[in-house]
Amino acid sequence: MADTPIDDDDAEPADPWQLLDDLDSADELAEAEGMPAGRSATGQPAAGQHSGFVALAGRPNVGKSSLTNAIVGEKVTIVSPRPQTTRHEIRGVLTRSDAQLVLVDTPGVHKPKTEMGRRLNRTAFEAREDTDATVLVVDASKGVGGPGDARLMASMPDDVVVAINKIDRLPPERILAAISSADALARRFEKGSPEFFPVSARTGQGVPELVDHLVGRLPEGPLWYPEDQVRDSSEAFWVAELVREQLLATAREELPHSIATRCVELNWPYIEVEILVERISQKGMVIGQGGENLKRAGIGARKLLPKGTHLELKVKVNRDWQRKDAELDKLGY
Ligand SMILES: Nc1nc2c(ncn2[C@@H]2O[C@H](COP(=O)(O)OP(=O)(O)OP(=O)(O)O)[C@@H](O)[C@H]2O)c(=O)[nH]1
Ligand SMILES: [Mg+2]
Repeated sequence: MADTPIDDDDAEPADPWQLLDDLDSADELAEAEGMPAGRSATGQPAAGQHSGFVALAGRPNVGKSSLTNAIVGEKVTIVSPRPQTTRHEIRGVLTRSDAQLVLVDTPGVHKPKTEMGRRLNRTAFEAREDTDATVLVVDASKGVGGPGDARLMASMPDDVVVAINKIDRLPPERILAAISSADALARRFEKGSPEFFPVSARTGQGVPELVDHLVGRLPEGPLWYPEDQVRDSSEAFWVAELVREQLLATAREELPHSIATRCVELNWPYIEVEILVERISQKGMVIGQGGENLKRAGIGARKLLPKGTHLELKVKVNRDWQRKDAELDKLGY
């Protein structure tokens, strides 16, 4: 199924929301055919066509999602200055005439303090299984090679691709130093054939070179997604993510971790998203004085949705949901 052009202002407002959960049906089909879930092809490979899956892994906040969006050329995964923005395995699809590259964006690997944190780490590692290549994304502006990067490098394949991101924040000599640090890190863990790409997800610098390299790594294969599809998440999931992105942009301290969103009704143009927080005091922070914060989040999210969308946001307290298995299961973490 083709993806819905949800951020296209000229999108036909008739019913842009097709409520099929693509991934589920594709996975069921794949499993029935004895293929790994998430790997159902949409057709036979054309001669010389390459395709495959590439995971982006790294510490929180290094720019994995920003880089995924920069590679795909569209917003397919949310981004924020708060760590642990990405909480699921998110796929973005770049289709060119010669290849289809499926990027697998993953949660940032960190030292977990809650059950949610442990689950995010698990998701991050599992998402890398069965991919054709892994990109370790590091933040050049923070210094490459600290304990977090080292832990990740230890788990990387021999032919890891290291994307040294945020080079727009550095003078040239510090970029060279960051590449050297990444090289030293790869040697420390005895990677036989690492590759290094200095990039800026923000300006796009170095991104085409990285994409060409990744495409070059793909085996011959079929299209895994229709040519015009750029992300694989359901519309309900995507709307909830867009709302969470808006809230994260202004949330401070503990609040970002305590916020979860879920779409409870999607009957276009009416969409209702529930915002979960862990404590009553947080409810007030999300709503803001006179409802100001919630209103701002609603306006921001609506800008990314089809014209005419009626978006209703409701805030609910669900005490300590981050630590409760049943709640985490319900949220799909
Ligand atoms: N200056 C600069 N900032 C960047 C770049 N890439 C990402 N950022 C910023 O870094 C912050 C984190 O970006 P994300 O893409 O959400 O990082 P992430 O690695 O996906 O983070 P998690 O999902 O929390 O693991 C955001 O404020 C981005 O705008 C870059 O190339 N240059
Ligand atoms: Mg992310």
